[in-house]
Amino acid sequence: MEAYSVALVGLFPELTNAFLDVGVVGRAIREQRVRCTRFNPRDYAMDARRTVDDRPFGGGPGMVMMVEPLRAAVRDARTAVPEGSPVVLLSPQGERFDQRLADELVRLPGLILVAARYEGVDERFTADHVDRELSIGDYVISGGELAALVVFDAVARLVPGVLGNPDSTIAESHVDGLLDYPHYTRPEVDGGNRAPAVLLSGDHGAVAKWRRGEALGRTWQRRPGALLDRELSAIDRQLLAGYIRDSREIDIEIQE
Ligand code: 9WO
Repeated sequence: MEAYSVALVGLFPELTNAFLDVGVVGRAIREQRVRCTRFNPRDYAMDARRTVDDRPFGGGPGMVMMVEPLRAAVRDARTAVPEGSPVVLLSPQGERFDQRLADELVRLPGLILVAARYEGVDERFTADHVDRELSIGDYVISGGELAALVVFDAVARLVPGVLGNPDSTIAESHVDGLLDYPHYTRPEVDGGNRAPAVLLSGDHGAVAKWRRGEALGRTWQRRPGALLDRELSAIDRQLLAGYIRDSREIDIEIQE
């Protein structure tokens, strides 16, 4: 299979090194299921001092990333990804990135992810060369590299073969719009707290039902609204009702 190719454009490529070496993503790269090529706008600067930023027109604090080094870096990045790979700028002004978007991006031939620094990029670069702006959330961070890695990670995990066992994708948070169920490991009792007996019962059917009930229940509790726009099966409704009933009983026990 042809690797899923991502080009990262940004001023601090070394920031991404440790991350791309480890875990699921590291293995995916070593096994050549995913490729990540880095392009530094500084290598495309026009002057001897390798300038990539300049003072903002209109005044104000900080510096703005100039169009030309970014344009040249993106032009070169296109050679590292298949035709039809969009240029994605990570930006607080972007559309919110979520699992649904990760599913959408992994179906594309590849991606060019552009990370900003300073006060951001000259708007004409965005207008002329960026297909899509994505935000990972409403908070200020110092640059786009961490956001680019978040998107890269979420997408790389969805590339066929990256997660050896497809079951582990299905089990995880958000994949079918539900939160994850809680996890337990040894010891059976920690500080007086016992792991749920069903998980030690050896009854795989009962375990699966319990986990489904927890996923539904936690979504109901922690993401009010997330269940509103979905049709629950009869079994799911029964499991959720059981969860809600149990949580009310526990509530009453605490009050007594
Ligand atoms: C600065 C600022 C000042 C006042 C009010 C809101 C503000 N937001 C920012 C800001 O986010 N500045 C950016 C920080 C400028 C470009 C470099 N930075 C950045 C953040 N690049 N990419 C992100 C980012 C954040 C979240 N999701 C994707 C990308």
